[in-house]
Amino acid sequence: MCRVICLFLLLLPSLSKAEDGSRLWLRGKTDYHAIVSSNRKSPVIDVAVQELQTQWAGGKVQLVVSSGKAFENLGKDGFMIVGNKDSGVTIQALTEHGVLYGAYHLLRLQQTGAISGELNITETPKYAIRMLNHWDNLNGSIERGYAGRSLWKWEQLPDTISPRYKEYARANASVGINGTVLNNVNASPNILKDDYLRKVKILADIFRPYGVKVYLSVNFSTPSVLGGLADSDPLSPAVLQWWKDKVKEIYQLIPDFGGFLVKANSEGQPGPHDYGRTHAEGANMLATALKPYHGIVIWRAFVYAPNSDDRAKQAYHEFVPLDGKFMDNVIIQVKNGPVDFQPREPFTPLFGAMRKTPLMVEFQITQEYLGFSNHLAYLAPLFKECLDSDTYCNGAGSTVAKLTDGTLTPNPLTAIAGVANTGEDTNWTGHHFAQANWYCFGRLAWNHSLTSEQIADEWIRMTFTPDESFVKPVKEMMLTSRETVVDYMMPLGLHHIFAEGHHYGPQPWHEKASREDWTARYYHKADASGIGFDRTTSGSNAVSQYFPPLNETFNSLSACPENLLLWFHHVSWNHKMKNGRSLWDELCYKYDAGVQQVREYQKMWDRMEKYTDAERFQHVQSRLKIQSRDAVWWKDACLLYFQTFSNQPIPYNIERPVHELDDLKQIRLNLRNTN
Ligand code: GCW
Repeated sequence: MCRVICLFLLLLPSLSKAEDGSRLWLRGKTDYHAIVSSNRKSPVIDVAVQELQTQWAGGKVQLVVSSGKAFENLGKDGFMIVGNKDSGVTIQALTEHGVLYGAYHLLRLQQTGAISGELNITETPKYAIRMLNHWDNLNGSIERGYAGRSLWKWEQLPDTISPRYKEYARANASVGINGTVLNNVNASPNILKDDYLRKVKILADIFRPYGVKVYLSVNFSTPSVLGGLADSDPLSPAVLQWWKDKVKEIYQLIPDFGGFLVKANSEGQPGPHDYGRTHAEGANMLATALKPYHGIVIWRAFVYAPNSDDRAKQAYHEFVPLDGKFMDNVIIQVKNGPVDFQPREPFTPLFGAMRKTPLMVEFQITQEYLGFSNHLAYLAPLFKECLDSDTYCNGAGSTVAKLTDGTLTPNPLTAIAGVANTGEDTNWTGHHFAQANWYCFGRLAWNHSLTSEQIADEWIRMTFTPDESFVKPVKEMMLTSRETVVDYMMPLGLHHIFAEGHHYGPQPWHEKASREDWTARYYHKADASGIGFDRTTSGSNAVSQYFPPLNETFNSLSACPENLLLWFHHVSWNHKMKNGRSLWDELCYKYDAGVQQVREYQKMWDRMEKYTDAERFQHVQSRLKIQSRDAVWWKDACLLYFQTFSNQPIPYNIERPVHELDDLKQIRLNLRNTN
């Protein structure tokens, strides 16, 4: 008997360490009894009080909402934290939301071991609206979702409430995310039916104490499809009236409703062009309906036409002429790159080119083009690469960040969006490390001047352990991981050579589709003379959409950054790279370096076993195995295929291909939960 009990006791520590990832980065101890007082009582303050009471391991905390002059520049969500961990801390803000963010900030400092001495912190967010976009369909599937089905159980709402709704709101609030678009931009008109709106209201009620506002994607044809109108022409008074009535109904249910997100005249979605109207006319019609309630329209600039000579130029063509024509409660949501969330793209040239219209960046947190939730790719470096890009629209230093956060353009509206990677998987995001992308999006939306390293550091300490033997190598892996994916998928500016439809594996040979810009060949243009998309002045001239001196830099074969070389140039196989290698050899070395790097991650991760729980250790270990195999698949597919054009050997000192090209061409994937 004693033997059994002793064995049980011995097992206890490891059992209690079992982790399924469901707590995300919110893994601080919750059995404290801190003394927390507040000068205000409200559902938002209640959340702050409860979080601190159970998790704060220091002296008393005072929460103060104060309208005093000194606090005005804290704005809507900013806060001040002063005091000392032991003798007492005060969190002050102009609003309840500011206090809530202050509470989470304080707890983060504690959890990451970053509290020492006197606290004197002032924080204000860079963007007013920091939102997730869910591409969740009403049938529970998620477009480009890789973590199971939708979190929103539409068929159970409004009566049955999943506990995860609250946990979701809490996780967002803890990183400062304050908005969520619940449904796919490829929107079903049904989301605006009365019964769905009642379901949406329940979610809004649950999210409200956490400061998370609800927005909806709307289908531009809803008045005709749902409302029975003859058409959905934005200039028709009946259509405007329909939207006004609908908006009124929404605000009666959800008084703080955020507004509409619209994908119009893009990839087959309806829009104002169907009636010969412009994007501005379409957006302004919706903005008119939302205006009395302070709602906004987020109008996407993700457009491309089948007949365009270069998809990368289309958004600029359609939107720049409309600059200044949008109402002041409209903001244009622009993908970070001009094609589509590729592992690497230059920034979209609309940034800097539309100075009279608020613009916001849309990032993709879900890894549609970065190996789904099978590959480890920490995306803060990708997000920052875009935000820190200098557009030169106003001379040096006119970065995308400064153009969108109100620094360089006094925008009444500032916002940033990330396409969510959440689903009903226990760990929320499929891969445990994909949680870091949700986390880093929130942290950068709050403060884009944080470094990728700072954010990774925080996340690792909170999510795994503060043990330096773990933090250091794991952080190194995270920081290099995005570049590693670029190397084994699409180095040197290659892009969109993904398998058709699911976008998981390679299919550079793909050349037949209903439109040319849906083939891989359209993007790489490999032939006997070389490879790459000529976007110079002698090609599609996409370079002209950038300001000087960038247009000249990109236009010049020798000055163009090599990591974007094949984005802007069609380059001969024998072109001499800066390191002296030929382009062909360099391409081979890059693919191989990507493969080798993933193997290094495997070696490193295996050494981490003793610092982490078995459950997450094994999960990550097995995903790294998949990533390692996939990296070889990518390398072999791309090199063997491009070799049919280069007609040159793969440098003899790198690993040989282990596949036959013809076999790789036969691969047809049947992937879980993809569209
Ligand atoms: O990246 C592409 C995706 C589509 C998506 C579209 C968009 C929601 O492949 O699945 O549709 O972009 O952003 O609208």
